[in-house]
This record gives sequence, structure tokens and C-alpha cells, in this order.
Amino acid sequence: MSKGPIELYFWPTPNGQKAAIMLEEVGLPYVVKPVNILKGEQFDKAFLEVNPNNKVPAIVDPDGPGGEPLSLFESGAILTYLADKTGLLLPARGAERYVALQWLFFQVGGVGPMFGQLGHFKGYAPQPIPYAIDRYWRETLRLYGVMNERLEQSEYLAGDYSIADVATYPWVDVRWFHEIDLAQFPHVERWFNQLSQREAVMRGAGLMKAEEVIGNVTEETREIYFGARQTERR
Ligand SMILES: N[C@@H](CCC(=O)N[C@@H](CS)C(=O)NCC(=O)O)C(=O)O
Repeated sequence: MSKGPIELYFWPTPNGQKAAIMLEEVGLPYVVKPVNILKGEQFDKAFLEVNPNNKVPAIVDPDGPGGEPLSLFESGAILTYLADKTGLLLPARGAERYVALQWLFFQVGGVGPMFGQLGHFKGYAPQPIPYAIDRYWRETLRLYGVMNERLEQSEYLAGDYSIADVATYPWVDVRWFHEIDLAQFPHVERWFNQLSQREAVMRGAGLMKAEEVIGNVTEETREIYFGARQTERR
């Protein structure tokens, strides 16, 4: 008997979109629980019980392992869990599983944080700091170069379509904010266009799109994202 849909704690940002795309890809029923991070809802007590790290995405699966509820944060863990639960987008064993996890960790530990820092210094910092912009710009170009080489040899990051592609797509989708010209990375461009045609990717990346705000930071949001709230909430 169904124990109810998975709860997706979500706001339309690249990290949130990874979980939405994955839920669409695997076809499990889910309900969206919006967490308006522009307004500071990531610090609400009820949400901190789901994600003590005060970030989206997070999920609660009422029918987790052993039939018990499972609450999870960190997009990489969420994608791995949903893949294992459904047997989709991550090989169950063998070298292919570790290659897919390798490219997933490349996204979670490299692409997300480095593109994120570039976005921060380009579009959120109160004043331009050329060293910081240059540092993360180069690192972003380097990571695009690594992906481009890989996608020249391989249709998808891990060979077959996998959670590594799901995790990486939303960060390439915001390339305009990082001022990346995909024409310089034609294999990434080919891969991106291919993924953009998937119905599940369109639905996940389009979820609550009208609410999406990237850059254009107000003083209120800057304080919520980077100010004292982040350290004084406990
Ligand atoms: N490592 C985390 C990163 C999540 C993350 O940075 N989420 C951002 C939006 S893209 C957020 O919720 N920020 C709100 C805050 O930091 O208060 C993951 O992969 O899930």
C-alpha cells in the first residue's frame, strides 16, 4: 500500500532543480514543499528538522528503506537514493556504478561550488573583487574544458545517461549568469541540447520557474544568503 508521495523541499535554483529533474525522470509521485530561500524560510524550525544545513533541496520519503520514513538533504545523496530506489540512472554495481558516482562527485564537489563562487563574485558581492572573479572564472573554464573533453568521447558524462548528467545540467543551464559561451565548448553544447529535449528535464527545470531569481540581489536577500542569519540561527 502506498504511504504517500515523496515530499520535495524546493526552490527553483540549480541545486533544487537537480532533485526535481530526478523525480521527473524516475516517475515517482511527489509533492512540492516550497522553501522560499529569498525570504529566509530555510531557517524555519520545521525545515531545519528536515535539513539542518538550511539549503534546498531536501526530500522526505514516507516509504524509505525498511518501509520507514527517510529524510535526506544534499542533492548528490538524494539523486543516489532515488536511483537506487528505482533502479534507474545509476548502475547497481560494477565499474559503471563508480564511473557514474565519479562524475556525480565531480559535479557536487567541483562544478556546483566553483560555478557558484563565480556567480557569487560576479552577481552577488557588494563590490567587484578582480582576484576572486578571475580565480573562479578560470576554474569554471577549466571545468567546462574537462566536461568538453569527456563529452567528445562519450555521449553522456558517465557513458549512459545517469544521475551525473541530471546533477550537471542545471549548472550549465545558468551559463548566461557566468557569461559562458557554449560555442567554445561544442561537445558540452551538443550534450546540453540533447538533455534539453528530454520531457523530464523540461518539467524538472521548469518547476516554479516564475519564482526563479538569479542575481539581482536585494539587501534583504543578501543579508539572508550571506549575513548574520547564516551563523546566528541556532
Ligand atoms: N551541497 C548542497 C548545496 C545546496 C545549496 O547550495 N542550495 C542553495 C540554493 S542553490 C540554498 O538553498 N541556499 C540557501 C542558503 O544557503 O541559505 C546540495 O548539493 O544540495
